[in-house]
Amino acid sequence: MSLIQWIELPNLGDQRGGLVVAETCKNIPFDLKRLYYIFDAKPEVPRGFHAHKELHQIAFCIKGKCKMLMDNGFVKEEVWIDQPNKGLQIPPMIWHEMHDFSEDCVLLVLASEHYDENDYIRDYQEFLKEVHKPFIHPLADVQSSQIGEDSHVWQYSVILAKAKIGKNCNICAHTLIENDVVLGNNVTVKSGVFIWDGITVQDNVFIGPNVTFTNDKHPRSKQYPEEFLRTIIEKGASIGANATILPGIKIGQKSMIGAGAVVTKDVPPKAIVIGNPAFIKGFIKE
Ligand code: T46
Repeated sequence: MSLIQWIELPNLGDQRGGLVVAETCKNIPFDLKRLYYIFDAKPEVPRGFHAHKELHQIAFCIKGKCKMLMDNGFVKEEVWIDQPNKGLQIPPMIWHEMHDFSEDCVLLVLASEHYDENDYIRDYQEFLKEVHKPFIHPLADVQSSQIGEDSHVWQYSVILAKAKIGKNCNICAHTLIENDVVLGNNVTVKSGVFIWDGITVQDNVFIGPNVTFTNDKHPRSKQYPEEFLRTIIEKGASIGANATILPGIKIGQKSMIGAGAVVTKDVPPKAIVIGNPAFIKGFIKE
């Protein structure tokens, strides 16, 4: 969705002139607590350069015009504000800058809260850090502090303290990630997946729902091997729903593991494997 969202107020003007009405909770989508206006701004002196944490605002140029730059930390968009009844919405956590004020510009801003300097983020690096911080759902139990930026961890996921998760990963609800686990960037882990000690998942891997990993070939209750077998899922591989990956296996780059396959030995790069025990059905063509 574009960052540029307008609120258009009714113009009840007639031959005598314009008349524009703003009404709280009718055509203004918040309780109006404050309004302020900027005038006599210098064309060559930009303003703004901050984001608000909670504040909602709508900015109208009731006279003249200015250019607004909007930035959500991922994309930037620029737009002219130049109509007295068309207000630009400035939601929380949007970095905004005002440039190129016309000399006659009167910028009227409607605000949802009283003035509070603590609501401002005036440092761009701090803003970027805030918008890219990983999202951890309040119902997740994440003990690791090594979760990369833009990653999402959803409900009822448990991530133990020493696990390392890369950037922009999606860890869906009902998952478990143990300590000796490394996930690269852009990894998707669908629901019902438990990733045990000894498993490494490289960048861009997709792990479908209820995929089963193992790390011990001859498990006995309360008997632990000195070290668990190591399994590696290489870059760009995809593992279909319900597949089972036996321990100590390498799943090659960009390979595709069919749903329900039971993988008992290494899978070469780009191989398509299916069945129980899994066999190579073909290879991915670029
Ligand atoms: C925004 C853009 C669009 C107050 O004491 N009360 C107020 O309600 C406001 C708006 C400002 N101030 C003080 C804070 C500063 O010491 O006025 C001074 C100038 O404010 P600032 O440098 O933030 O002005 P702009 O033009 O850069 O930004 C203003 C608003 O502050 C801001 O919320 O989103 O317009």
